[in-house]
Amino acid sequence: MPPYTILYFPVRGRCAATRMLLADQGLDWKEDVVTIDAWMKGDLKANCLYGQLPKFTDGDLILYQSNAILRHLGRKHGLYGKDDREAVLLDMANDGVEDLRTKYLNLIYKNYENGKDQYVKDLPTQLKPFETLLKQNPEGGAFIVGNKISFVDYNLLDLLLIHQILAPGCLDSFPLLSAYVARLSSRPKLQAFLASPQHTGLPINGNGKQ
Ligand code: 6SG
Repeated sequence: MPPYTILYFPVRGRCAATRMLLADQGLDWKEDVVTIDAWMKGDLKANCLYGQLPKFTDGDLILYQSNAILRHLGRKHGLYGKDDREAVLLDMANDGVEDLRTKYLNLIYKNYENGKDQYVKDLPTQLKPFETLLKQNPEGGAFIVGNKISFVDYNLLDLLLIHQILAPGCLDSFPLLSAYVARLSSRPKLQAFLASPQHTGLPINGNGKQ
């Protein structure tokens, strides 16, 4: 029995980054899939801490909140920087990823038809901070902070990949981000995961929009 379990809807959604981290780190996990019909019955929702998924279990540790799950795996597997200084820079980067992910999810689930044009127009402003972070990384910008992969790299990579699907070419004016996506996506275990049915077989979002 693998030590980790992900309980989530049959989508990539807020679990894509966690799955990428686990796959790239060679860690095993079990997927428990909750269909929309099962969720709509309500009893599972009533038993979830915040009434939402994903739920992640690590032995007897039960976690909710996708970013807490990423941080837990980051601490546990040495993916949280080399010291406190790198850790807080990673926190700052991850909060930025979360802010843009929230905007993206609002577009997808609440305002796709009316909001997409403006969203895509604003995208360069939203993406620029991540290009700046890569530029500012004294270690060369292969990773968002420091010279080693972190939980934030998986989260940012997912965010950039879903934006390239929403708005192809959105990274063209960001050379560091473009190279970052290409470099990370070609890490052997990650590349294999991204090409696997476990990833490609799931829609990005729960309403079919992307
Ligand atoms: C939705 O929002 O998949 N969890 C979602 N929705 C169900 O009843 N801050 C935390 C975190 O980071 C946010 C959790 C997140 O972990 S993720 C959840 O639990 C609820 O609130 C996006 C996603 N959506 C697909 C989906 C299938 C069934 C419920 C949500 C589509 C939307 C509503 C029905 C079909 Fe749907």
